[in-house]
Amino acid sequence: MIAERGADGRPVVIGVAPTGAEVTREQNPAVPYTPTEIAGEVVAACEAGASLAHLHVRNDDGTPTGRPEVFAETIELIRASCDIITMVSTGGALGMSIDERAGGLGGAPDMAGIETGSTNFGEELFPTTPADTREIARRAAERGIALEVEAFELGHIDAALGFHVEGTLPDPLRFNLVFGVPGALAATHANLAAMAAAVPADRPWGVTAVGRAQPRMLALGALMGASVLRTGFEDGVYLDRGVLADSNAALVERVRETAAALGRPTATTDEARELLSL
Ligand code: KMH
Ligand code: ZN
Repeated sequence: MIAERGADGRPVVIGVAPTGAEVTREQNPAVPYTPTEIAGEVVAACEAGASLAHLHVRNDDGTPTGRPEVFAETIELIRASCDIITMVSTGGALGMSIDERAGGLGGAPDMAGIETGSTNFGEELFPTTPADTREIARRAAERGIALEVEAFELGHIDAALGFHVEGTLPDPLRFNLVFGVPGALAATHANLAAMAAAVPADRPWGVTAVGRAQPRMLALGALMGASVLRTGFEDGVYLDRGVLADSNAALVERVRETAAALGRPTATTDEARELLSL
């Protein structure tokens, strides 16, 4: 099956998720918090080959926030130095309201992620009801912001297809397949195969994998025809077992090398826009 879905020579977008909402400086002192720090990490990651940035933002003390002005400041700083595609999270942080989760839409990003179902997230519930999905999609459409479905479970892909049929999610659909969140879909080859097979044949899909399984899952994704491979501190703070990454750029560089070795050159930002129909 891997050979059938092979993608030799096709550029792959490297995504960077520089900070997330949950990881802290206690885990890795290089985790960026302020708009200036986040933008600096994104610009360096872009220079290392990333062409898509998945953004959460923080208060200066590191706690997550959904304030639109913090997203706007971060995105303006990024755009002043590089043309990476900016994508805000609307998953936000555990416990946020839908208003807080949708705050990034006010930062005028190119894209936003959108959840199409609920999942457990460690010991916590990460809830997204159908009404939540419709509300976030409505707000994104009002602002002309392109969407990417964040699928943490197989059913989230099926739900997205249903939202597409009813008109909630517009064309073109794009998917990020997420593995390894404790309590959700495990980071296994079989799960990746099932998730990739559930995505409509002509639609781009990416791989995100949390923690130690990330290099293996991204390599499988590269071989199976993923359009996007995501890395960054949101998904893991280590470069190797026991070795903290000193920057998001270092993580991007490693993905770039792995993808190249597997026959997937790194997409430029222009190629990324084309691959994602932006
Ligand atoms: N912080 C997690 C609860 C997303 O960005 O779409 C949700 C999350 C997913 O990070
Ligand atoms: Zn996120």
